[in-house]
Order: sequence, then C-alpha cells, then structure tokens
Amino acid sequence: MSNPASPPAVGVVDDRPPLTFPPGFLWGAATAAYQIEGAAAEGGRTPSIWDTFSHTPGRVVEGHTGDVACDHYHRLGPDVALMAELGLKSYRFSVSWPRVQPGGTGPANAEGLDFYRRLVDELLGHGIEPWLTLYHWDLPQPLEDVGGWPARDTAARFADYATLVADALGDRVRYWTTLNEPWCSAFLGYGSGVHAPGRSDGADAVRAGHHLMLGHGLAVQALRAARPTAEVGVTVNLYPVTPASEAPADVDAARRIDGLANRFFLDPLLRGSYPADLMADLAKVTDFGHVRDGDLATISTPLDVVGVNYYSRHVVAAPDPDAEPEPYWRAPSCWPGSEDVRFVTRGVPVTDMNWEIDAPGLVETLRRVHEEYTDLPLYVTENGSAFVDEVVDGQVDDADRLAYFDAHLRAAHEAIEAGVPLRGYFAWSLMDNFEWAWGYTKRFGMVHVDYDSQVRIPKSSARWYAEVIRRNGLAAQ
Ligand code: IFM
Repeated sequence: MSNPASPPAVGVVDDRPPLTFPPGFLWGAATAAYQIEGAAAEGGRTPSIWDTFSHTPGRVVEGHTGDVACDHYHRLGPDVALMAELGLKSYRFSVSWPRVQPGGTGPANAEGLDFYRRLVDELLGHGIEPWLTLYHWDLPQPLEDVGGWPARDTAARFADYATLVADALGDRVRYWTTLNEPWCSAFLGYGSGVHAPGRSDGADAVRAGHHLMLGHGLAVQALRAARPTAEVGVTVNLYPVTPASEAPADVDAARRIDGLANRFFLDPLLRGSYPADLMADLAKVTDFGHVRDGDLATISTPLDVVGVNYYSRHVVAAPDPDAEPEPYWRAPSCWPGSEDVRFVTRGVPVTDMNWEIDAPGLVETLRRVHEEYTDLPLYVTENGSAFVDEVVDGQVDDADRLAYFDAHLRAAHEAIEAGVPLRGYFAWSLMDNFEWAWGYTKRFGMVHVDYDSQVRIPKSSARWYAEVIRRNGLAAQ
C-alpha cells in the first residue's frame, strides 16, 4: 500500500502544484512547559501532578521524568534564536502553573513570572508572536490532593491563576489559549490513568472534563476582565471517527466514540449543551449531577479563536465478545460507558506512536468544526509525528516526518479552499521532548535534542519548514 503522506517515489512524476497560503498566515511551532523546561525544583517551582506521576515507578517508560527535559529554562535565549533562524512567525508555549503560582493558590511567584516575561520579551525582540497556553496538563499537586479536576473548586482556582498570568503578561501577549486538549486531561488522567494523576474512574473522568471546561469559561471571563484586547481561545484534540463498516452496530460504535472524543467538548464549548445521545451513553457512568445551573452558559462564553490539534483518525467497530481487547484501550478505559468498542487498524502506514497517518482527516476535521460549529477563525495549534531518528554525521534526515508535514499542510490548504477560516498552523513540536508516559523514547521534534549534551540539531523537516514559511506555502516538487 502506498504511503499517503509520502512524496512520490524517485522517477515518478510529481505534478502536485505549488500552494500559497493566505497573506498573514501564522506559521508556528509549539511546545509545552513540562515537556521542555526542566528546572523542576528551581525558581520557586513546586511539584505538579506530572512530577509526582513521573517519579512513581512504573508510570513512565524507563522511569523518565521532566526534571531536566530540554533544559529550556536555562537555554531560553539560544532556543529563541533558533526559532528566529527557522523564521517562525509565532511560538506556542505553555506556562507552568506550579512555577508561577506554587501550590496552585495564593500570590504569584515573581521569579516564575519573570521567566515567562523574559521568554515573551525575547520572542517579541525577534519578531515572533507569543502564543500562550495556560494549562498543558501540569496541575499543581496540592490541588490534586484536594480532589483535582473532578472537584469543582479546581475550576475557580484555574480562573485565579489565569488572572495572575494575564496581569503579568497581558500587555505583551495577544493570543491566549486556556486549555490544551482537555480530553487528555480528563479521560487519560482520570479514566484510563495512563496520564497524571493516574486515576481510573469513569465518573471522575466525566466530572473532570466538565470542570476543565468550567475552568476554561471562568478563565476566559477573567482574561477578558484583565485584558479586553486579548484574543482568547481553547485547544481541543479532535479525530474523525469512522465506522469499520456500514453495519449499523459499527456506525453506532463510531457515534459513541465521536461523542466522547469530540462532541463531549465541542458541544458545551461552542453550543452550550451536552449532546443528548452522549448523556444517554454515559447514563450508567454518571447522572451528570455535577452540572449546575449556569455552568453551560459559562463554558460557552464567546471566544475569539478555536485551536484544533490533529494527529490521526479513529476507526472503530462494534463490540465483539470473542475479540482480544487492544492493550492500550483495555479497561481501565478512557472511553467510559463505551469500553467495549473496538479500535480497528487498517494496515495503513503509522508513525512511531502507532497512529495511522491520515492527512485527509485534517480536512474533514477542520471542515466539521467550521461547518457544524463555528465561524470563528481556526488555528491548527498542533500537528506532527513521532519517528525514529538517526544522527548521521551531525545531521538528521527525517524524511518521514517531512512527508507527514507536507501531506498535512496540503490538507490544511485544501480546507482553506473549501472555505474554512484557517489562520495559522503550529508544528508539533519545535524540538524533541518529554512525550508524557512514553518519556524520551518518542521524538516529535523538528529539532533533534541530545538529552545528554543538550545539543540541538535542526532536522531536514525543520529546514524544509523554514522554506515553507519563507515562501508562505509549498513549492512544486
Ligand atoms: O506531546 C503531545 C502534546 O503534549 C499534546 N498533544 C499531542 C502531543 C503528541 O502526543
């Protein structure tokens, strides 16, 4: 089978045309605090749930932790210079909550905020637009100790933290994302437990999802109060969900997983309601007693932009009592109430995460958000792939990753031509980093990181992406 993400083989004529993106298209790359910063116990930072989780034996592959990571905390200047060398127009980073508000309550930690002030100033000094994410999964541990996201109060704490950051950085940061991928925080963190804090309870996962969205809504209001000119949004990770066949039972399995993966978040955030069919599917898990009057109005507080993270597609089939469950999805499950739905592999090329490469799925996803949910400007706030890289003579030729980006940028362009108001694209990731439960064993970066020496080597994909940015599009091949 041919690889949908690969350029044609040598000798095969490639008639793909050059593609130009709209003027002002925001080309960027993304990272997250715990994945790159290191300096876990410096400058007043206190543990987050990911510090606790990664230091718990058996939770992260090879016992890796984010203690040092890419040591970005100490290498901010050269790292931003590298971004400038690649020509990035924007850099999406996240603020570590326990660095700026140790413990998750009380006053700001000036030293923590100073790190982000320096980062933002350095970016602006190089003409790079800072794009700030408030929460990329690093809940302060003391907030987990009093209940974590399943507890309603965490939402209010998050809004307080948003105010602290907006007061400090609102004068120089235009783009604000409240949450990154609340599905992962809720359903991997509290459902399957493969992410921090590693709890496994379907009802807690559903409560966590609701309180994350409530925290988002309260934070949007707090950001607007602090900085009326801020452009505020949220980032959701979305998947097209395809039935393995047209059999009604497979179609229903796809409906259920689409409900949990996509509509659980899109509907409350952009329509102010939970889908009725999803609530029915979840009836044996929760009675939704945690949802109070007014919550959905808060959750759907109007936004300025919507961020979409896209990696792959889910193909699913009806439960089969005789089938061996896929290990990753086995109970405890991140699909409460639909644990028995089967995730099917189609035999198409996959990345090193075993995720199927499916660029057309990006077109579908962006069109769906625009056509079914919102006219707001959309940004691909993450898209990328892990592959095994090899350093040869000081170079990394990551042809697979480059082909993945190429195919997905072509898909992004197709979505724009179909009328989607897509305004920017952020590659995941600027550099190799701590890939959560996989530790440092998976590399998503356009820039290779040697974790012993901390030497950075831009891979072929980074050089290629720099050229894409320079041209504002893709050259004819
Ligand atoms: O590394 C993660 C990132 O933190 C969130 N989105 C998906 C990426 C790849 O798994």
